Amino acid sequence: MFFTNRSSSIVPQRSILIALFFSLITLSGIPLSVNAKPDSADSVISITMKNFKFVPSNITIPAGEKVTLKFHNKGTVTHAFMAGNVLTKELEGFKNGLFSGMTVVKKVNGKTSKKTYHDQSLMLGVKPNHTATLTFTMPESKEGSYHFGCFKTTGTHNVKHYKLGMKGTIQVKGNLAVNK
Ligand SMILES: [Cu+2]
Repeated sequence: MFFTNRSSSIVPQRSILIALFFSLITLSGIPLSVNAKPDSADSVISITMKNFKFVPSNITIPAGEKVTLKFHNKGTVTHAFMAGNVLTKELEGFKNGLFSGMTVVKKVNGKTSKKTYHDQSLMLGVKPNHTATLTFTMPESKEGSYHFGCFKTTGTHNVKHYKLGMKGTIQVKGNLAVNK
């Protein structure tokens, strides 16, 4: 009986100390878990389309935050953007689209549309001297390396722009991996 009394008297003291410790942390404003979320402002990544290349051709997209890809076609023909990791044999695009399973907001010619992509790949066509955007939040599960390219053909070349060098790479990285 004596022992149980002694040991049980220790338990409340410990819990009081623990409660005090956590309330002090809360009061001092020290976060208990570090959430590496950057400022709420959207990240805008600008990409220029030319005859026949993308500038820049290497893009890093942070995962877990709202990102806008802004395309400006400074070329003389319509160009398009597609992204994924496995090219189709016919060079029509990618088998595994980067945006599969994701909801993307497209803004082309002042028109905004929102769509969730499944099997079909996203393609963004941009006319000469036009700008178009894609806005999305890349899930952490998409981290990795991807390719992008333009699979349009032109009358005079009759060759896929991709074959002329209109392509690039995309790295999807978690918030902590991106050097802001
Ligand atoms: Cu093109």
